[in-house]
Amino acid sequence: MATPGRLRPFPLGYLGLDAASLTEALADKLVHDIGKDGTHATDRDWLHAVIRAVRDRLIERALETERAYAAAGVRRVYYLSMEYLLGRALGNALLNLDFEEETRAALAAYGRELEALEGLEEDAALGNGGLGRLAACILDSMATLRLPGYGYGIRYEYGLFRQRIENGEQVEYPESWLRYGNPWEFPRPERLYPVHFGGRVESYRDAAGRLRFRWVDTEEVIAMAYDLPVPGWRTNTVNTLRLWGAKASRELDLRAFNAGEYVRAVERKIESEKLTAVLYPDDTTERGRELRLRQEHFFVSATVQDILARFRQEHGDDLARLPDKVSIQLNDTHPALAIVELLRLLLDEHGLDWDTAWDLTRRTCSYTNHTLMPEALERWPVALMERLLPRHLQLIYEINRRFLEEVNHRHPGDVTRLRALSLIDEEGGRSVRMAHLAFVGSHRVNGVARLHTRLMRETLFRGFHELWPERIVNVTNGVTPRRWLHHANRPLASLISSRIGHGWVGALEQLARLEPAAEEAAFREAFRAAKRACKARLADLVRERLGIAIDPDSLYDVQVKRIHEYKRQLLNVLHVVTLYNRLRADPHYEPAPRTVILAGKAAPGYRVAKLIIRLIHDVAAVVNADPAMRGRLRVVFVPNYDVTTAEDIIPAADLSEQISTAGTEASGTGCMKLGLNGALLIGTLDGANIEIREAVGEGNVFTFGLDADAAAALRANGYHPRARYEAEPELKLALDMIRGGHFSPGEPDRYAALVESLLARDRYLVLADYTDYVACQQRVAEAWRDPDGWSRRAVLTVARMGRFSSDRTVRDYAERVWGVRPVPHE
Ligand code: 26V
Repeated sequence: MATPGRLRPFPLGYLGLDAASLTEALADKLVHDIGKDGTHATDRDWLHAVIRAVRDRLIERALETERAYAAAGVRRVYYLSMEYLLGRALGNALLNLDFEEETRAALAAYGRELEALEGLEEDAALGNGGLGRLAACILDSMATLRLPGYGYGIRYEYGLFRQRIENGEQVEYPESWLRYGNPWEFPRPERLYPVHFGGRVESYRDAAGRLRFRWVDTEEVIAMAYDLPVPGWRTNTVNTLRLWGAKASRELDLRAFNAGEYVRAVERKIESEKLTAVLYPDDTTERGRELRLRQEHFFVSATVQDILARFRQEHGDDLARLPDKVSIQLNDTHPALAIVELLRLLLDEHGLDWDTAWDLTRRTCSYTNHTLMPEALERWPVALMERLLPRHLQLIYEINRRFLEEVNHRHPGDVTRLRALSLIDEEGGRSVRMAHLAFVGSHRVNGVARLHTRLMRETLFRGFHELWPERIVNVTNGVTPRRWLHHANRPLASLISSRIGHGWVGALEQLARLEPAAEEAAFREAFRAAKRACKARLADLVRERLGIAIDPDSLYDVQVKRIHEYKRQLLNVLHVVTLYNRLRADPHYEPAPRTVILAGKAAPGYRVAKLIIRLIHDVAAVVNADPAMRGRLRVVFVPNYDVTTAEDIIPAADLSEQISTAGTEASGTGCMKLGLNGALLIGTLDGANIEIREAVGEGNVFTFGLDADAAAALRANGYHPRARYEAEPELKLALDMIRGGHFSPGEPDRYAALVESLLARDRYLVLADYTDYVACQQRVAEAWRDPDGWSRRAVLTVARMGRFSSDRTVRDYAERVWGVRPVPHE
């Protein structure tokens, strides 16, 4: 029987990338997909019609891409991430297809404006912060580099919460991004996998008399696939992001329906479908939430089954070839159970012996670590695992037993070492250390910036590194220039292209060709004009949304990221208060008119982070209301920071605040987006800042504060924040004002405990870095007074950011971790 693989040519021919075909397609989509005519269609209907027409063009390419991969029989990369911060997709797809002008023209024929429709698209926020956005950038780069890469994730119905500010406080609202449906996705109601929970483990002897295990009496939830197209930049490659949604198992109906309990049966169905309802909004603190563990297992079980199904369809049952054909990348430990699930399937379903199964598993998996912060390292209580995943726990014990035997063999009798390396933490209620599991189950483990990787080797994974010195490698993060410059910053992108052509969009190293332009007055002038346009646009947005007037000619001083103590938004606030005091004290002091812009979400359960948001608002209210600050200082908090808001703010920034305590920020990627958009860096020697400084040159960045070694030494030798406070009058004044209610007269004690905790402990060394930071900000202000010198440095910053493209990052992974190569096709 002929298999209808390639329908060639497509029954209707390939869909055209010209305005005339699109004009026709739009009418067709509007009537036949949306069910409206021109008179009744809303803007959102038109948006969905455009997306459907674009999706049609992408899916043809996606099918061709998949056929090319299958024909080449190459190794595929599977990127497993619990989070993807995708943002809007239309603008990006049109640019990648080079189809924007045609679309604008086709819409104009119907009296619609492309930008207005783009503004209606939902921002897909299936992630928390840097880790989720990195996953999205990596997908973009895999497709652009024509690598056979698949993303896997969860189709949460509620993505990250919407942040509203009410009386200066963060209030969270659910964000139902699917409320109008997702016109991009292809539901695959036939791509279903059962996922099991609970039950117990039985042993038996197989035909050959070997001891085997069976996981029985489980509950079952079904995973259903939803596919999203991931287009590459100006290539026909369109990869796939497959997201899993939970569906109730059929089994569930039959049993209860037969018992006649209809309503309860439906309730139980709904209960199991809740599994993928909501994204966990916690950036760092793991609360022992059972549903989260269920989500992790659901995700990896469906994914591993799907990967094995594709492998077997293509390569048959010879599982020995698995590592040659499959590479699984774990985005942090959230999907680390994939290691155990793969092992389990190889042992229990495919009958392999332990040594073979474990060897195949380890050669297939690799793991990226994104944080060293102890409270962000996942641990699951053994008791919970025992109840939810008894077979997996058994396997983890066996992995651990064999691993510790190996450690003991190399370091006989070193009990301290065994305890430190064990996958099981025996302290305070036993738990599984997921980072240890991920490490032993991977052939490569990577950090995300050079310093971070060094600290991994020296601290968190020290003992592991001694055992396997080849395993830890560095892959410095990057960001996609398509979204973060070409799409988000048209004025600057056009200026760059007018000078060096537009090859840089797909090959960011080419930005180096801008270097000579930094020395040309006319180019610097044009650069300032481009920046000014972005700043004016942001000023409009801030006026509309917040009713605050900001001056596009002031220095835009920007800190945008999740709110966290280690990222030190508090240090920024202390500088603002100091500046405010200096300006008040001397009406003639004119360092540089400054607009301090902050944005970011706090985890809903993170009280201090929410208090920091409130403090920012309280300080902003006082500063912005003070007539003496007019034309000199403004403070703005832009609510609901997401990918779309980032695209509005980042192009407008002059100064990029990357001021985490050295040794705490694994990499940071905001620093790269801001640098690419010509913001100068003010930062500590932390994460990727170090590599950025190296790339753009010391003279073009503002660095301050303790480095990671000095910070560690200070802590080790006894740090006394109160002494800093006593010794530094401006710091004392700022803290006294905050503590005494100067910014919260209605509730003078609002920040008393916050300030006390800084004085007593100051875990992130805010006070230790204060003086140097304020002095550094003064150097910034002086530099700003020379606009030409500033733009020279800004142009050089842009020109030297080439290394921070996620294309480079993905090439590094392809080479050092995955062992995959591009698959070109027509
Ligand atoms: C932990 C948890 C715990 C359970 C609830 C959900 C959740 C979500 C995320 C995390 C860990 C977050 C780790 C993270 O986002 N790291 C960031 O990764 C960026 C990309 O590598 C990097 O640039 C940032 O420096 C790093 O903080």
